[in-house]
Order: sequence, then structure tokens, then C-alpha cells
Amino acid sequence: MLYPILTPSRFVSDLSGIWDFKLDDGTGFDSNWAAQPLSNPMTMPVPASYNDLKDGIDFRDHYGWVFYQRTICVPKVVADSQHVILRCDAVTQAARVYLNGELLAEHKGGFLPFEVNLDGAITGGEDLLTIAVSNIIDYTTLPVGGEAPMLSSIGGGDSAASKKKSNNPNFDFFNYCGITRPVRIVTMPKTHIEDVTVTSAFAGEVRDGETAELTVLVEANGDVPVQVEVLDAAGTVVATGTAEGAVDKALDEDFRQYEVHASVPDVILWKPLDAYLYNIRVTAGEDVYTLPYGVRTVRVQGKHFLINEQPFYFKGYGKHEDTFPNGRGINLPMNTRDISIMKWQGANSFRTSHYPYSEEMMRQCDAEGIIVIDETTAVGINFDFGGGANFGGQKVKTFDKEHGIQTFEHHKEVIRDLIRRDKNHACVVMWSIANEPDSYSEGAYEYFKPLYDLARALDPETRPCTIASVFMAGGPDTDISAKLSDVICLNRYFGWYAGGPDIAGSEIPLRKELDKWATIDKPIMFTEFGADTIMGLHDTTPVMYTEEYQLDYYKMHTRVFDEYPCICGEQVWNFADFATSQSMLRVQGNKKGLFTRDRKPKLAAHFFRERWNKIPEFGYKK
Ligand code: BDP
Repeated sequence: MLYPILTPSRFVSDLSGIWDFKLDDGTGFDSNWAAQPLSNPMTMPVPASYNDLKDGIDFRDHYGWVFYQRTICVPKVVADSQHVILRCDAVTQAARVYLNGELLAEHKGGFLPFEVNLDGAITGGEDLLTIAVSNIIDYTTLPVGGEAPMLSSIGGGDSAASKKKSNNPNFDFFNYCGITRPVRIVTMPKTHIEDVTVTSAFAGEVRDGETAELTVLVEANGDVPVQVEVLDAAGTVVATGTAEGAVDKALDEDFRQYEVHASVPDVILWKPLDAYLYNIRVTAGEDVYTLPYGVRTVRVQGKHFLINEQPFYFKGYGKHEDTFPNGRGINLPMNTRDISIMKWQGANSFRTSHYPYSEEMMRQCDAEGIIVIDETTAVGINFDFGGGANFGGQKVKTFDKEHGIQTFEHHKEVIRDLIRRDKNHACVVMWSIANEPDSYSEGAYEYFKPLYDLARALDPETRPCTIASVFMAGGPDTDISAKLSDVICLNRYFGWYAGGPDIAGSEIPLRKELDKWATIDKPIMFTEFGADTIMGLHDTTPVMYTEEYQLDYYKMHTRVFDEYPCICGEQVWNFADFATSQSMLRVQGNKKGLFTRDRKPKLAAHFFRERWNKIPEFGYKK
């Protein structure tokens, strides 16, 4: 799916601003709120998560639907001559889109874009746009949750509050919801480019100065002449190509697919922290679309993760899109700061734990040379965490046919939509199919094998695939990662959840497990390891939660990593402190950040700054 941009043939109108807003009181759909202006609405910014923007727990933890509304106008002359869509970048967790009271589209899943066809629905006057948004998570949604009566876990008995429905996330981040990323009206010619897919190949060696052979697949909804120009960073056309009619590989019968070849001489490769982007300008009939594109290769060989055929070492973090008061709402200034902090620290990568991040962040990572492991929304596929996904007292197995997880079909959709959105990004080097799923129980292989197959079949670059494997998965004998993942990604908490506060003692099981993984011929990396640390808590004897404890914890781990040639990277948990549901283990959120939520460094941040600035991007492990 194409990111919405202005081009000589496309116009974009950003609907960011203050919208009318109302929490559903249970009558929103029956009384058809979408058909008329909301009565007594609140004001609400779009894009943002709504949860932290108004006071009161009932607002923050509202369960169910909310309604956003505003008017839109598209001049009749435009609506008559152009194809008009509404482009929603992310509505969390589910959306129903209405124009003048008529339901035009529904979408499930809160972190990927969708388009609504407005052709024929625009009146040319003022049209009432309503987006109803649900925050409900259950066994069919990704992320996974359950419904819970409040207070049930602390003996609320039959008090009124205990009967109140609430979300019970099976994951450790606050269930921020709303219209969290931009909504735009986009116009384009009626016969237009629907999608562009670029891949590159090398006849000779993969290095600067060689010729890169680009293949550009263009999907359009009609028979049109298709041309491609490749522009270098200075805007000079360095290669061109023309399609010889549609090829017979259309994805959908209404669409044609065109294949264009262009040879880029004296190529400049896209490299980690040293990005170089070409612009691929596609012209299909009257429509023009320009895509930034970095030429680089990625593959796994033995215990190495190769970028441009050189062994890369991941230095970085698991992150969240989490700031105050935006919640998970897009925060462009903070994304910019985060990348600056990563570079200050000598980091080169992060994982989009635990959902796809904004397209703006992905484009910025392309431009800044930050390496990204791109994760789906599949978090919580593990009933060993309980988190509301288990029935009262009764133990249910994750893949139990009747009562277990029912996410498989949606999981496929998410993989398809994620790859369709992010396939052209140079920054994306690996797909993470899920975070900490139950990868060690009966049914896990049958659930995951088709999903890996799907990702590999859909990705034109066939990037490596992985899951971030949970502690309980044990070693290669029990964890299906060993069979399915191209890189073994370990989330491990030796010295925190397991073995804390005995850091020295925790080194023993850490090494034991690594010894087992080292026997298989695959690269291994840590995608999570960390310790909760309250900024400003200090002690001469490093006790848990102090900054000294976090420092010692990381010193022990990194010393061990340096002794294992098979380890190809370290991504700490977490870049910064972040909001979670309330619980006895969380002090106003998860405090495992190297930085506070407002991005002030803890002691360990300086340790990693020293360490990572000494570790080269390539060739650290021989
Ligand atoms: C892991 C999860 C991550 C949590 C982290 C923690 O992948 O989402 O936030 O543990 O407990 O299990 O801090």
C-alpha cells in the first residue's frame, strides 16, 4: 500500500486537528450517532490516543466504542474527475467509518493503514465524517486480551465496580486507543498506480560502484503506459525503464501488473548509519508516484546476519510508541529525538515491539540509516501469562481448538498488510512474526509454520523471519524457533524475573542456555533483556530497582555475549520507560528503560554509550 504523498497527479488533504468526540454510552449505534452532529461532544485532537487527554479513570479505562466526528469537503469538480479515498494510517483497535450516516468501511487491527473509497459518496457540500473506534481486545484480536470484571483479582466480590467490564490485556503496555495516526483525503487519477514493489540484484559483487539491476513491479487499475525513472540523491536521473505492456501476474482481476527493469550504474549502497536513498519515479498514464529506495542486500549465512554481504552486529533496543500525553499517538518530534539519542549512544537498530510503527518513523529510519526489525501486532499469543485470556481458574492451553487462541486468520491478514506496507523499506531487515508466543506447546508448530511460509512467500526480498522467543520456551529442543526462525531472537530475564537479585548466580543458567543454542547453525541475538530501574534510586550495594543494579545486570550480560561468537546482536529492553496497565509489578508503568519516559539517561545509558561506540557495525564477531 502506497504512503500518501503529494505528486504532480495526487493531492493530499490532512485532516489533523480538533475533532468532536464522545464515549459511547451504549446507545451510539442504536441511536445512529453517525447520522447527525454529536450532541454535547468533547474536543479531541487527531491524531492521538485519547486516554491521557482528559481526566478520570472512567475516561482513561473506558471499555468499548468512542465516536470521532468532523465535516469534510471535496470540491465537486474534483470528486467528479478523480478517484478519492480516505486514508487512515492507524485506528486502534477497530474502526467503522461513516459518511453522512452511511457505513462505508470497517477495519480490524489498530496499527496498519486502510483506505476507504469515497467515490460516489462525496456530495460536493459539507459531508459528515464519523469514525467509531473500539478498544476491545479479545482472543480473536492482535494484540490479545480478555474481558474482565474490574476488581475480580483483588476480591471485589459483588460490589458494583466488580461488574464493570474492562479490557484485560495479555501484554505489558497500556492499551492506548483512538485515531492514533493521520487521516487524510487523497485524490488521484481514476486510472492510477495502486502499488509499487522494488527489488534489486547484482550481477557482480555487492559493493559501491557496481551496477544494481532494479526490478520495479507496478500495479495499476487499467491499461496504461508505465515508465520508471531512478533519481539519485541530487535529483539526477541515473536510470530509466519502460514496461512492455502488462504482465500476466495481476494480484486481482481489476488490476494489471507491469514489470520494469532499470540498471543503476555506479550504485551507492544504503548502509546502516550511512543511508543513501534513490527516488524511484513511476509514471503510469496520468498518475505519478515517487518512492524513496535504498539499495542493499540482507541474508543469513551460518551464524552471521549479512547486510551487503558483511556480518552485521545489532546494537539497540526494543521500543514502544509511547509518550505523554500522546499515548501511542504519533509524535514526530519525539521520533526525531529518539533517533538522535540512538546515534548519541552508538546504537544502530531497534525492533518495533510490539506492533508496526508509523510510516513516518519507517521513512525516517530509511533516511537516517537505522536498522529495523519489523514486528506484527501478535503479542499475547501465550495463555501462560493469563492476562485475562484464561477463564476463571480453569487452565486453558494456548492452542486449544475450542477455548484457545482464535487469531490465526487475523494473524495472516496482519502479516499480509504489514509486508504490503513495509516491503520497500531499506531499514527493514527482518520480520518478527510474533512476540513471546507460546512457541513450546502442542499446536505451536502447526500455528506458526504457515505464518512463516506466508511471510516468506509475500516478501519480494524474502528477508529473514523470526519470533521473539519467551523465557519459558527453553532451548532448541522445545522451542519451535529452532526449526522456523532464521535468527534465534531471545527475550531473557536472567537476573530479573529469573534469579534476581543474584546477578552473579544468574550468569550460570544464562550460559547454560546459550551453550544449547550455540549448537545450532543459526545466528542468535537478544531482543530483550533488562531490569526495572527507578531513575534517581541509588545505593552503594546494588539492590533491585536502583540504577546501580541495572548497570551491573547489563555488565554481566554483555560480558557473556562477548564470549559467544554466535551472538549477532543485543537489543535491550527497553529504550525508554513506558506506560502499562496498573499492577503490583508496575510503578506508574514499566521502568526498564535506559531512558526515562521523557528521555533522560539512567546510569546504564552511559555504559552502553561507551560500549556501543566502540563496537563497529560490521565484523564485530568473526
Ligand atoms: C517481556 C515482554 C515485554 C515486557 C517485558 C517486561 O515481551 O512486552 O514489557 O517482558 O516484563 O515478557 O518488562
